[in-house]
Amino acid sequence: MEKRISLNGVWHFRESNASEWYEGEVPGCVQLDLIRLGKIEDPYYRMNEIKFHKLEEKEWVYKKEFDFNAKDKNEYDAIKLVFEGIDTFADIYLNGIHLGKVQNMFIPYEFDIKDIVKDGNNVLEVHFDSITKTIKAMEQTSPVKLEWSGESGRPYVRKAQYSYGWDWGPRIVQVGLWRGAYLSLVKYAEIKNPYFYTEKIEQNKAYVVISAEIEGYIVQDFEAEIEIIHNDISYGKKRVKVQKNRIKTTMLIENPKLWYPNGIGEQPLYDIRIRLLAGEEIIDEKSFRSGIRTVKLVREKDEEGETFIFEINGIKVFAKGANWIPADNLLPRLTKEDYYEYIRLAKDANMNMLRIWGGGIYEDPAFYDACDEMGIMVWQDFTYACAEYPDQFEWFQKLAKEEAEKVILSLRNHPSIVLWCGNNENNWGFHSWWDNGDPKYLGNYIYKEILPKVCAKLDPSRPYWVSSPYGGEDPNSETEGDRHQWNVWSGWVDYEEYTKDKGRFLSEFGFQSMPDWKTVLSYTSPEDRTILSPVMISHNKMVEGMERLVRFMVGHLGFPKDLKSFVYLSQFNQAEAIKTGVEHWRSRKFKTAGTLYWQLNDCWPVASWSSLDYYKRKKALYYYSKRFYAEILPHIKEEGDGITIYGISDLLEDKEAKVVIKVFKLDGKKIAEKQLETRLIANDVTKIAHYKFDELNIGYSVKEMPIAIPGCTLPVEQNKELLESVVYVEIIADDKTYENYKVFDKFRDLDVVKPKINYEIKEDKIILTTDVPAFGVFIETENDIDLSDNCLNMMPGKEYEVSFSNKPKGIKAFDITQLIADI
Ligand code: BMA
Repeated sequence: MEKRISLNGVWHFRESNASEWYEGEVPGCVQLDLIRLGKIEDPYYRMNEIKFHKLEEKEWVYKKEFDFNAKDKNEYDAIKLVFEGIDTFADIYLNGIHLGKVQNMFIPYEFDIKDIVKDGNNVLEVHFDSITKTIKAMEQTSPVKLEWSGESGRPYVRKAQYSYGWDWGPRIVQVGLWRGAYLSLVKYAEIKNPYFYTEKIEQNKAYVVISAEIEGYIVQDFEAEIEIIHNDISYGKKRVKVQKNRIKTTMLIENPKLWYPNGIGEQPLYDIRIRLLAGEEIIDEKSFRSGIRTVKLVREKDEEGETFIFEINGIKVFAKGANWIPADNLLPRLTKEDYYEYIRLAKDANMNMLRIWGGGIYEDPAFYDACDEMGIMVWQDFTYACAEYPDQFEWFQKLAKEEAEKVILSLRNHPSIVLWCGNNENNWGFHSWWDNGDPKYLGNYIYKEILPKVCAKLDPSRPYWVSSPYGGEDPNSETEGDRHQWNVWSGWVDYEEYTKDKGRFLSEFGFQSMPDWKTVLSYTSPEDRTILSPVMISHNKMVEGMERLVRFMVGHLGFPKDLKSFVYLSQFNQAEAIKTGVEHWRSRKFKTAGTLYWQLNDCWPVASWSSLDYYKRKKALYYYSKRFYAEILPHIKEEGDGITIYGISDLLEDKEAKVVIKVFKLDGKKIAEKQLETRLIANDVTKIAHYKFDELNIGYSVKEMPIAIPGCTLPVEQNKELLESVVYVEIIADDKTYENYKVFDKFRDLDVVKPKINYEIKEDKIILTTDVPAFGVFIETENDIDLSDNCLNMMPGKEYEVSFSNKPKGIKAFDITQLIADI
């Protein structure tokens, strides 16, 4: 039986060459302790980040004194000191005795202290080296040069790679005991590394495998009793013998309740209780939660190449979601509630998958718990990103192996995790960016040898994938594997390009926007509030990030009136861009089998590709995600001499639906309306109807423009009537309405009419109407409240309802025409 004594809470710390001690906190880090003490300012305000850079040179000591009772020492067979996370290079001392050196922030460390811990007062010290100095020294003495982006020394340290700065994040090199610490006291024996997974599901039977290791300190014949419980009902109980310090058995569960991703089923979770018994005496007991489901990555040859489809319980699932980055640069301040809120937001946006990106961390347990509970599948990268890694060194190989083992052992019971992935973009780098020199492909031994072996051994329940992107001759190919579509945005290409992309699974693609206006106010002082001020630029970490925001805004919408207009227009542009990509790829279901846009969240207040800003304020893209990721999505496509309407359905049953098609002139006049009944095919794309333009009363007249000359930028002759029209489609199924709209050119080239937007508050809702088609209608409130919807595209004759978390004060509603400068 294990007893734990927490060592969390108040510690003391000092700079290693100073004598004065200050109060610090564990879990925590030096940076947070210094902020709390008022010794350094908030790094996220203006350019305070710079003040944190000089901390990188320093070394620190953290100290905790604790009382220990001699009785415990005699009673327990093992006494261990456990750190759940140490960031990063540190020496541990107990009562002046050196316990060891640590060098990996991602794994727990455990020390046997039975012979060192004393009766009464004990002094525990953790001496932190300067991470930056250490990695610089490693780099200088290394016989090989590594390819990298950002800080050149970062591949040498097993520390979250983004902490050295990224194209959306500041450089803040966290140091400290970022996760908890405790004493573990064990009597007789302990159950270790319990594991539960589904081997197969046949009709109404699930075969599940349960295993565990027994760390024993006495010689005894143990047995284990395993019980599987759901909602207080036992689904099976079994006794097995412990053999060679291990148990492993298969159990049959009749009528299992299966775990499904959000949108296609429930997320029942089972409690698995393992009791270690000597006769009838309980020696140890461990309980944990898991789910029953199978996962397969379906890779089958087809006419376009090879599929890349996640199949859960034998059902093909189109992955809808985003990439996840660490939600702060100072990680210990994130709470369980924060994680639950983020996952709730992902679920509410109709997502079913998040990819934990390899430049971040293996997340907090609360993250995975929330994903288990809410049906968010997790694509888990190992934490290697955008660099070569020094795998020519044996010590590095050992670190990689140990890390993989510990991470897999701690996470493998989460049904939400559906994939282990070797790294982010390193194999793409080998192929396309880096001059690999000699030795070549540094890091590949980890992704192709170490990780697949450890995964196969410790977790046969889910697939392993070498990298993201990966598959095919070119790891970023459109015909196989997953793909990062960065021609758009990073390659300065505009977002229409998405509609030509035949990627099989889009694990990254993105488009930047500014954060919420209130967030912009929070990190600037009045003199910073211009688009190109140094503070504004420093809160967009991408080289030429602001330039791209301007370029694509001008390309689609025109010039913003002022900074605030720039903020809103950038969000509208981003939302339209990602909508374009997602709709196209969903319409290729299952030729394309997933879209994970870059990125769900931010780690500080910044202009980035996110849909939620650092304060979890929703950007336009977040509201759009709810719509373009809905289980039914109307898709309007210009084809031949008209439009085709498709219904994309993720439902597992065919669905009878009503379809309403309306065509408006931009001045508000309705020129056509059609209604029809349709049957949407389950988990597929249904072609609902095709209309020629003249059937929709969209005639043909030439917009008077000069005819384009090759190589010249003059606008092309176009159908004026089409440019004056907007097609609006509703699919109504089970009393829910799914809507979409289409205009036929870039907004800046259309004669969008300034709308009269009326709004009133009725009970707990804002009700909005418009006289003419209105695009990108933002509701802004003086107070900081949560709205159920925003950035609306409104048609005349319809009421739009938006509910709120708190009564809105000082409401304003405006559309894009009011944000674009008349210049
Ligand atoms: C991809 C990611 C990140 C990066 C993002 C935006 O390359 O893997 O490295 O932040 O694009 O540029």
